[in-house]
Amino acid sequence: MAQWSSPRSRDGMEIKGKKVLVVGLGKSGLAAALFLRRQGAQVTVSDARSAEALAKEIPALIEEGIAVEAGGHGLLTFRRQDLIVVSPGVPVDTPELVQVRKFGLPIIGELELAAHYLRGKVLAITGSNGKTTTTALCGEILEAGKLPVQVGGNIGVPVIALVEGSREDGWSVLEVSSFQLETTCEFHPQIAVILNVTPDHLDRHGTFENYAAAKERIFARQTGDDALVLNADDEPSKRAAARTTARVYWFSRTRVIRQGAFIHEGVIHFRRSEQTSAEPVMRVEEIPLKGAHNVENVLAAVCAARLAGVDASAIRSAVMNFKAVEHRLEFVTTIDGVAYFNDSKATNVDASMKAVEAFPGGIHLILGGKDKNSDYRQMRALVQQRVKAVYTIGAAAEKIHTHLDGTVPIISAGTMEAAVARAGAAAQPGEIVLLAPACSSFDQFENYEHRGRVFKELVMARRGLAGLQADEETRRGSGTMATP
Ligand code: UMA
Repeated sequence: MAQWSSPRSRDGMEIKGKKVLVVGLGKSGLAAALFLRRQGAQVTVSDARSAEALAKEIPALIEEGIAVEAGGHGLLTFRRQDLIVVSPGVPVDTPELVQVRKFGLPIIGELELAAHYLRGKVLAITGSNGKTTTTALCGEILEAGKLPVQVGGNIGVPVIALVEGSREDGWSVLEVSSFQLETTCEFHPQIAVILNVTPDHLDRHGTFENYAAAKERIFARQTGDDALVLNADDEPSKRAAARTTARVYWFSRTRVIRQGAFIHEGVIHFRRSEQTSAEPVMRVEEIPLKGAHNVENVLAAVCAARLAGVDASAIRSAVMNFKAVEHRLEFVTTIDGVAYFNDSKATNVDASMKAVEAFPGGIHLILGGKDKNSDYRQMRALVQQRVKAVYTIGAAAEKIHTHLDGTVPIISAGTMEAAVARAGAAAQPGEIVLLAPACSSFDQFENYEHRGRVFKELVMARRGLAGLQADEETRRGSGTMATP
């Protein structure tokens, strides 16, 4: 895998007067361009989207003195720069980037840029699944522990936008993705967490090995003064332990740990070292989130938060008050005894399986979207055990149908609207309609949040309809009222 180099390593970069190109004008690109401009750089932004699609952004950028290249990337624009900053969604093998790298032009990601300016300590969390929940949870725990804290990264707030509010005595809790880590060089968290590594984004990284290597960049700059928190129940995470110089702490749902967080007789414990005794933190049954994967997320957060200096009682109260993150196994409503759950953030096979595992059975599962070169056959046994029917949507529908053929009835719904209607009509009281699509959303939606919102709106519209039908039946005096 390519090694990335930054132009200068400490206390910010020499940016003033430099020509800097920002590639991609989404959340990260916009925040990076404005930041660089404020540092006195000559900034250009290049985006594949047309000028019409960027009609809102372009005038605001021009007013700030930022040049914009819309409708594609021009090699000449790339070659004229002193530094290139790429957005996470822009692949590093984009032809223009490959070309200019040959001339030795520094290319970094938005996370790496931010790493040069962020003050205070960093707690960074990566993993294939659970990182948004764990990041949000760590943020709330540190706050409960009265530590100055801000939260950002892949969770939705670009890291560069946190620079201004960062302080020497504070913490930045960051969700970091493989896309962001891939282009880091100096990024150096004091506490790093790898929750798990299961196949994802293979369309971008090519192989599982490349993907895992990108994740492992989270500890590339760590030293013996730093802590790396790893999942003792996850083989790829375990392998990372042999490749770090940081102090390794483990968390496990299944075994007692000598240094880290674990469960003993239904109680979560933390042990700082083999020489110290284990301290109880909270009972597993006090965790308000569904699913075994969320117990792992809490264990990782307990370990990281204790290492950051938060005491056990503050951790316990923050976990007990924590509400599920939107689109993460989020309960929507119950209609006629059928419960609807939105797990739109389940954008890969492993996340979708974890969502299914959170329920004992009776699941009407909505699957599909944009395929990421995934193998849905891994789901066959679990689908047979717990799922009553699968409703497919989007571009991956046919592949999913082929991979799950012969397990349970597979209904080609096509759209989210049809999937909600058909699953809702088929589900019996006590059963579940679950959106955990195992794919990304970009074929039919703007992003996974948009997909989750559409699902919830359709469910709530259905609830309104069920209420109206029940009112009608009551008016006719025909039996019991349906409870929405
Ligand atoms: N673009 C180009 N050229 C390309 C590809 C894209 O110009 O070759 C342009 C697009 O036209 C668009 C812009 O780049 O205008 C989009 O940039 P982006 O995809 O980096 O999106 P941002 O809005 O900057 O959001 C990014 C993260 N997106 C991705 O990693 C794909 C967001 O994570 C993150 O919340 C945000 O930065 C703030 O840090 C989203 C995500 O899907 C949630 N992440 C993946 C995941 O969780 O699985 C990794």
